[in-house]
Amino acid sequence: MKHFLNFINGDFVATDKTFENRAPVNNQVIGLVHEAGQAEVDAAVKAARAALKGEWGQMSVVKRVELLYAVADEINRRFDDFLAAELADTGKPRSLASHIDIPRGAANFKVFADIVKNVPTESFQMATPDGGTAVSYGVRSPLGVVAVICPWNLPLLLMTWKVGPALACGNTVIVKPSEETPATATLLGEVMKKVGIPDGVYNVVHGFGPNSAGEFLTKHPGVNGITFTGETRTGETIMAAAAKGVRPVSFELGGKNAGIVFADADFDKAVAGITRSCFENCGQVCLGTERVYVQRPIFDRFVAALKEKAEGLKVGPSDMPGVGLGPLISAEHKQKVLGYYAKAKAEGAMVVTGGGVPDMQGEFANGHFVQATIWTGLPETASVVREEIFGPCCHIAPFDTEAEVIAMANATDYGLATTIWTQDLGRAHRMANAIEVGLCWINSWFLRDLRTAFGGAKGSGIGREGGVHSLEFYTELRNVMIKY
Ligand code: NAD
Ligand code: 6OD
Repeated sequence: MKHFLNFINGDFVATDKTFENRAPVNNQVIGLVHEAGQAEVDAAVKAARAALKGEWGQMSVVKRVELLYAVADEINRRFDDFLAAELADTGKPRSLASHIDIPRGAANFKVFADIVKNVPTESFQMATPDGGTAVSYGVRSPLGVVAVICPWNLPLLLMTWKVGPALACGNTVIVKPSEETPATATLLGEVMKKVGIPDGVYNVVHGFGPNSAGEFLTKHPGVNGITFTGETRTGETIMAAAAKGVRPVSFELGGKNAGIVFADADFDKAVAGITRSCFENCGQVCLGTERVYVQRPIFDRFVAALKEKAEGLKVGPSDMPGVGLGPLISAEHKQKVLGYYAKAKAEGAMVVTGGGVPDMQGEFANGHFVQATIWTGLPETASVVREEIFGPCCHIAPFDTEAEVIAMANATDYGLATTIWTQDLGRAHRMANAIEVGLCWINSWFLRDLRTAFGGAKGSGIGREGGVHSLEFYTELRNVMIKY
């Protein structure tokens, strides 16, 4: 039996309290996760605070950058171990994890090492009222001990997206991975140790949210800032915890993203793009599309084409040749998604395809698989059009004018991402200005340049990370004014 241990002050730490980690493809137990209690969280915070004062705190940027490159290289050297761990925890297709999750896990260290090395601070010179001169300049210092609270959908990618810049800026971190996906954060502890990241700089505590490691960590007075990716409701709870001590937060939260297809779009590319945005990672991508709006002249043709794509997705475990749709993360999440499938029918949806559970054979009959599902015919007030489902499903509605689709797309409390398909450049710019989101993809989706700002508007988040924007959260910018 595999054991997933906490990683505190450079040591793997077992506890008496364990919970099962189960594989989504067949619901079999992968191993036991050692849950951190208050004592382990206290120890991790103590170690992280001590590391700030030790070798890490004194280290030159050049040396820090070298170490972060070594972390990336070691992840790549152990690519197969990380891939196996991520596949076991999530059940996602091997092709997806090997092209996105693991390479990005390594890239997140190199990109932010480069940014920290190369991005300057500001400097101004000015005349003083008494006829003298003053020069001012900015100095960045680390925020301190950063709590990194992660979800389960892209475990290594989303964790390193925060740990990479946090360490590049000279902070120490305590990671609380999702209880569903403990493996890659634990494995990263081995990498940190191997390449010589000082003890206490990278710590991992396992467990749940309320009354467990998540709550103990976010409420801990020794934590200087909290960066969190997950549900909007969890963000509200964490924000309340962060209020004590007025600690900063960076939040990447939920969404109910619109995909918009104009009649002038390149039809085949739009169908392929929306297929990805609706069904990739079994719909468990925060940037994914659950509301599709298609201009009326191509509506019927588009619905038929998306139906064909959805039905063409091979459902199965990570290593099945040609697999396109893996399982949902857990039995609990499957029940939630199937609950929405039932609600859609009850609210009068026309089920274009799917709506249930695929017929799986053998051990996979116990997996958390659901069908890719498309609905039409619902009003904009229906539950499945309003609420985040986080499954492989979408509702498609027709529209006539730009103004109409802008109003529909913006009629949500969320504001994370959109994908818009048009060949009219003027329209693309108008739409990008009018849509209330943090991320607007035109004729593309989930195309990433890590130097750019990433984050959500409205209920989808607070702050931006990526490029220089990560430095805004992970450092304190001090202004020094010298009069001479
Ligand atoms: P979740 O909010 O349930 O859990 C996320 C993490 O928070 C887990 O580690 C969990 O244990 C922890 N947690 C839960 N309650 C807590 C508490 N009270 N205090 C401290 N920690 C607590 O989210 P999830 O189900 O793991 O992930 C899916 C959600 O994440 C979706 O809503 C999705 O849209 C969102 N998400 C957003 C982004 C983004 O970039 N905006 C990216 C990925 C996922
Ligand atoms: O690509 C990223 O940096 C990122 N944060 C992706 C988020 C995906 C959400 O599921």
